This record gives sequence, structure tokens and C-alpha cells, in this order.
Amino acid sequence: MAKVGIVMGSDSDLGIMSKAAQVLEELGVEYEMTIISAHRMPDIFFDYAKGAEAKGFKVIIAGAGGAAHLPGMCAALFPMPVIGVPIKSKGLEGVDSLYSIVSMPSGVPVATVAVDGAKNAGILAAQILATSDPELLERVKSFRERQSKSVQAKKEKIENVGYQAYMKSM
Ligand code: RP5
Repeated sequence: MAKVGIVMGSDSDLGIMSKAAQVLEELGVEYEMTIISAHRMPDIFFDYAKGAEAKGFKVIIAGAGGAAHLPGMCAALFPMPVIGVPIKSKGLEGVDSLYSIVSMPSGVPVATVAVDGAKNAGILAAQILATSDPELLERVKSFRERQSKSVQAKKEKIENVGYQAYMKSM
């Protein structure tokens, strides 16, 4: 059963939101992904957010751009953690999305990642689930280990070949 719901306001968000799905796959976390516009289909949105707990979701990752009310309204209706992903908008570069999502009233938090930060949203969702899942915690630890090794390899390479050769090989 999927423990993470990934929802976004438009298919134009999918390129970014797919990064949350990819990292959850890498970490072996089941998710369910959908598109629901809180503004354009409010009744369907309401059913989704009200039914998410019964469906077995423990975390919702919600991405939206512009007047980005989707994550906040998920948090209003779903009693477990909601992670908001502000999507870069055409007019205001995602500052509108970020401020909309991060500015929740006291009592109804949304854990907000950076503009287009869907990968971190996926990692954070896995870390939340890992607090009660020792096997997932081990997978999160190995993910971080691989990440450290990858940066360490870059450090050694730039020190060995110099920045110009490094840049040519990028
Ligand atoms: C928001 O409006 C969506 O989350 C999307 O980021 C933005 C633009 O949507 P489209 O006009 O591309 O459908 O609701």
C-alpha cells in the first residue's frame, strides 16, 4: 500500500514532481501520484485530501505554482505531514509559489522545500517514514553514504586533474 501521496496542481508540474517519485523509487518507498487542481476541481481535491488517511498515506508531497494553495489545503484536511514543493512560475520565478506555500497560519504547518526542490521532498518523506521503519532507515543511510562518496570522488578528481581538465570532463 502506498504510504506517500504525491499530488500536483497541473501536468506542467510533472517534470519537477517526478524527481520526488524517482528518489522514492530509489529508496524503495511506495507512492501514488496524481494531478488535482485545488482551484479548478475543488470537490475532487476535497475528496482526495479527506480520504488520504483512510487510503493509508502517512505523508503527502504536494507541488504547486503561482497561487499555490494545494499544499496548504492538504495540510488543512490531512492530519499527518505535508511537504510542499513550490514550483517555479513563469512570471515570478517561483517566489509567489514559495511565499504561498511557506506562509501557513500557526497550527497548520507545511514543511516547505526550495523552489523546484521535489527531490528533497521525496527524501524528507522517506526520512519521516524511516522514524518507524528500521529497514527504510538503513536504505536512507546507504543513500546518504552513496551521496557522500560521489562528492568525495569529485573532490579527489578536481584535486588530481585541476579545475580546467575537470570542467572539460563535465
Ligand atoms: C498551479 O498553476 C499549478 O500547480 C501550476 O504550477 C500552475 C500553472 O498551471 P497550468 O496553467 O500550467 O496548468 O495550479
